[in-house]
Amino acid sequence: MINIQKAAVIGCGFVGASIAYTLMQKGIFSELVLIDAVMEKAEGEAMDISHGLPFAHAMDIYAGTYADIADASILIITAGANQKEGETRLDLVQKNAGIMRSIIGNIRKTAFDGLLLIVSNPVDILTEVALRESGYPEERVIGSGTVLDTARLKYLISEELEIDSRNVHAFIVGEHGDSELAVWSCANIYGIPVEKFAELRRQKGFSEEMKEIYCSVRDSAYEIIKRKGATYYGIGMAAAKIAEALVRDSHTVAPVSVHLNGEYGLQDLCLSIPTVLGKNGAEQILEINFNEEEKRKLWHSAEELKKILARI
Ligand code: 6V0
Repeated sequence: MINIQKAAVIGCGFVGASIAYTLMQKGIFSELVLIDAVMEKAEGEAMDISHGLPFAHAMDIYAGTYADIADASILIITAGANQKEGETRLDLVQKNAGIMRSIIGNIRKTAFDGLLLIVSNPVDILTEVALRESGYPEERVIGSGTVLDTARLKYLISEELEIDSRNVHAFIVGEHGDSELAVWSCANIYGIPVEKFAELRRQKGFSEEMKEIYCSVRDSAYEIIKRKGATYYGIGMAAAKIAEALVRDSHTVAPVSVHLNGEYGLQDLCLSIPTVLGKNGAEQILEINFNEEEKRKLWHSAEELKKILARI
């Protein structure tokens, strides 16, 4: 029996702890299991985060093992090495694919029957690894994909146009990494196409700003890692938002990493495409009318990922 109120985070480093902390504040779950290769790390985070409970919602957060996950509704996997300065996400691939395989092996020994949310990088590759290793139906294995990049895009557009970022509707698709692309043809603010909105805000030449914004989004992780060694708060919010959409069955659209079967002429890989999320996982991958340049860039992104997949 799945307990919809129960989740587990596997990997309690910067990212896992930030996700657990955000989930605690959101009050979506009543039980959260923290698992790490280093038990003390999971124990320390469980203690620290639990001390915030009197200011938030009643729930049970504890360090556990795979014996505790059988009835969880969602497992959020963040275990693995993070990027070091000068490393791309794809540099992590062999190391983290091995870790992902061993984690999925452990999960398969249990009766777990819920959803997998993969966050470890390179997330698109590792989502595909998790899918292949688990043998679960495709809709049950989702990567956090470009949900974080999309938040970065919304934030940077909002800063440029001095507008609430929640009024910005724009998204990033493709690889969560260097070949990702912004789908500017769909970008709007309060329903008004982004360039028209920029004119309303008396911003001339916004197309130049759009290029700069895209580059800043793509390079955000490098810039943050250069300054503080890791990125974790943004992904903490992003992963918690995805988990919330799944367990609340809210049919939220988000650009998560999903396995493609011919959508956009692509197959046999996971990459980020706006997808409807609900209690069964990825309910519908949306086939949106991208313009020719966007389609070309998406195919290029898929080619880059396929090269890596062929090597692991
Ligand atoms: P970290 O702080 O080094 O934490 C990793 C944790 O994983 C450590 O606590 C390890 O002990 C643990 N771990 C390692 N192997 C295992 C295992 N087999 N089982 C259980 N636990 C294990 O790294 P950090 O938390 O900063 O990053 C984690 C992953 O998230 C990395 O791959 C990052 O690149 C990735 N990120 C993904 C993002 C996204 O948007 N998808 C964003 C930021 C980081």
